[in-house]
Amino acid sequence: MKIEASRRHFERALRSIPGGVNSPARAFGAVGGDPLFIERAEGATLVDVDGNRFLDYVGSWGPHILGHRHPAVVAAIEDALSRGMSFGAPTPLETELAELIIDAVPSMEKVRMVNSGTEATMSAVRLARGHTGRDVVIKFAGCYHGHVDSLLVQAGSGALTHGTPSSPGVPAGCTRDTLVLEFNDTPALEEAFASRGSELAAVILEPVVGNMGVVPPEPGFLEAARELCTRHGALLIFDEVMTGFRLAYGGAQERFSIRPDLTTLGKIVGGGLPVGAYGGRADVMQSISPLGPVYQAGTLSGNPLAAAAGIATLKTLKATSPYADLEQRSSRLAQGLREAAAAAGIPQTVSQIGSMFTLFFCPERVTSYSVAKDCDTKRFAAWHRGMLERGIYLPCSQFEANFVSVMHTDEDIDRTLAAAREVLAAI
Ligand code: HOZ
Repeated sequence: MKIEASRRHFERALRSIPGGVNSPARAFGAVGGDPLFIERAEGATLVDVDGNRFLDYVGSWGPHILGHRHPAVVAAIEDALSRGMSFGAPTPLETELAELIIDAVPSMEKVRMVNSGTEATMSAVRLARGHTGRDVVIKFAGCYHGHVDSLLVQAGSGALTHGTPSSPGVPAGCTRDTLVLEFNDTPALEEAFASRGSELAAVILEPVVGNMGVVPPEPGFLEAARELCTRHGALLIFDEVMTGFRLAYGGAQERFSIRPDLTTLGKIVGGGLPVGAYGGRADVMQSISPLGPVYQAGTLSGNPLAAAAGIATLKTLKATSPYADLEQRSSRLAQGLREAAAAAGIPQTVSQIGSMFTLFFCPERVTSYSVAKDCDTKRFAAWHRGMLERGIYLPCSQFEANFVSVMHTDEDIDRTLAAAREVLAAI
């Protein structure tokens, strides 16, 4: 594999950008080597600046469920662009996107667009606190809700990969009102409500965690969170930045039939452009400015290009309903990986739900952060390198989700499994 051009670009980037990357999740620190610089992408294929072609399972970390440069999305962006980029005033596109989201996501009665998943979770937590008049928030170890100060405690994703589960620069005061529990630990959640229930503004969680690798909820866990929040007057926030429009058209809440009070979205709702959204119960959303006292704003919020890309993506998903096909191809891939690893005598567990999956180099089923952190990350690094050399582009961390898109064909799955058998036999 040629890497000379990527290396040149990385050396140049290092001189002006901290670590040469604009998000630590892109650094190859956990797997060795340097990040590849991408020149273009089409469908399920990425092409780097050296001309190497890869089958892409990162999908820009989740947005590209339709693959790269889907014609409907490109056409919608071009059409919006022909009329202007942003106006700092409302446009009909924002309302159309809001209507599509409300129509799709069972619990969302009102929605506000923002510019990233981080902004969405930050705003949802502020709203929960402002609406309830309480301060304390429960989050779960290994769930990542963006780089929000009060939620950057035992966070997953890049924070977990790079070994800084909470960051210098976050004053103790910012996290004093954040309680951290183990994901899937229902007794601990019950105990927290029993001792602090009247102080709790919200419980925030990824209903299926994507940011410590893929970790689905154990039966009864989401139901318990729902019931406890209702009983104690706290709000349940589903962070569906990854799972929204991914696990089903209505997200994880449709799949598990649980109605949170607030939901955060990002990734797919922007069709690959920067976007976030939060919304939920109309009575709670009334508390947001300009209707209510909780302040939140944004110059580029709901900007026409992202709104157009989001609308085209959601309309295409609605019209084609690719979820059964995605599930079928993803579960065949997951089963093939299990068999290949077992044949190679490698302790592993493959977690897959819908079009999200993670091969954990860990013999135990991963149900929480305390299990996930015991994975063999050295073996993961060798796996990542071996797959990359065979043209398969995977997330560069053990603690991330792989994403299958509608552009991954059965032949692509076969090709991935052939590469996996070679790599797993060799590491
Ligand atoms: N949620 C994304 C992956 N865990 C974020 C990617 C990033 O931080 O760059």
